[in-house]
Amino acid sequence: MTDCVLITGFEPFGGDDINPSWQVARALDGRRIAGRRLVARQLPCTFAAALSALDQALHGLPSPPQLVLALGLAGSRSAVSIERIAINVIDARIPDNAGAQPIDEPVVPGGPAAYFSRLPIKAISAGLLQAGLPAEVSQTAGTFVCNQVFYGLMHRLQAMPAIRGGFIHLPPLPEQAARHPGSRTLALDEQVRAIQLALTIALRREADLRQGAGAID
Ligand code: PCA
Repeated sequence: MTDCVLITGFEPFGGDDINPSWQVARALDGRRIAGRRLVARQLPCTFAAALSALDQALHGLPSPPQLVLALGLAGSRSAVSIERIAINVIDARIPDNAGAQPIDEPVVPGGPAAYFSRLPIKAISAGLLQAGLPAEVSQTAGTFVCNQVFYGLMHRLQAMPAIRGGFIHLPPLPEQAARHPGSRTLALDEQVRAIQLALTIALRREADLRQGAGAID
């Protein structure tokens, strides 16, 4: 396999019976973007098994991926959230799919406090907005399994400087509206379009845009 891109999505969790992150990853599996083949893998939503599944996905490909994009659902977000930073803490508000609910534990004992995304987060956010898609740069990926996978991914990539990686949280799908009142939903084909565009931008440019996306609150 020549240059490929690994996309991960999660199984449903927290009482939902679907997870857009896996629906989007699955829809993109086997497609090509900028000459790279996309390979999708599903991760379990458990603290105990998510990172070993990520390892299997990373090392199970015929050749190392050029880029890894991990996706997850953020039920409280109304836009595609391009995550800036992964932090070395797990603080679970709800139990994971195995019933585990760790409080204030490190993802990697002794690891650095945080890692930054290696993707051009502002260019991706701006590109999505230009294409009429709701998007934002997010300053936190939370403290649940998504942040664990994001941190674990970037920790692993420290030893693989040629591989770029990052995380994007997706808003709920329209069929999840009742479970996530207060969030704007985004149809699956729009979510797929957003991630396809995010990957196109990430594969075409290394340097980020220099434009403000900070928040004071
Ligand atoms: N979202 C959760 C974990 C799995 C998912 O899709 C999170 O934001 O941590």
